[in-house]
Amino acid sequence: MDTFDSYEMNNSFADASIISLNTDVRGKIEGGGDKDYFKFTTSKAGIIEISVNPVPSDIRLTARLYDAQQNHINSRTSQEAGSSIFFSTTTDTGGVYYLKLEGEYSSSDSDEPYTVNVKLK
Ligand SMILES: [Ca+2]
Ligand SMILES: [Ca+2]
Repeated sequence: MDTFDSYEMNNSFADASIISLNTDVRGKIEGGGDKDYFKFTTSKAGIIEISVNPVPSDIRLTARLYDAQQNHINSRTSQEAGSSIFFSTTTDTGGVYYLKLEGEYSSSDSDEPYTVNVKLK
């Protein structure tokens, strides 16, 4: 078991970790109230697909997608603890987007990693 989230500190839009499309990103929701912000860039308009699988078995996660101006676009929450997340959003333009992952509660905390992957179709 590893206890380190190599994408920290990524607790705000300003500190979002840059990730690549089509790449598995493993992180953790550690300590109460951890928020994990990621930033990625798409080359063109299309369908952005967000998947979080697995989700740690002991928490529910919410994934929120934002545009470059940090306007909320779409979000999804695990139906129950450990339930994976998938959603897709059609975008009008390529560019910078942000993805935020957080637990259901300010006390949400897990030793288990999640894996998030972003695709552009
Ligand atoms: Ca984290
Ligand atoms: Ca974080």
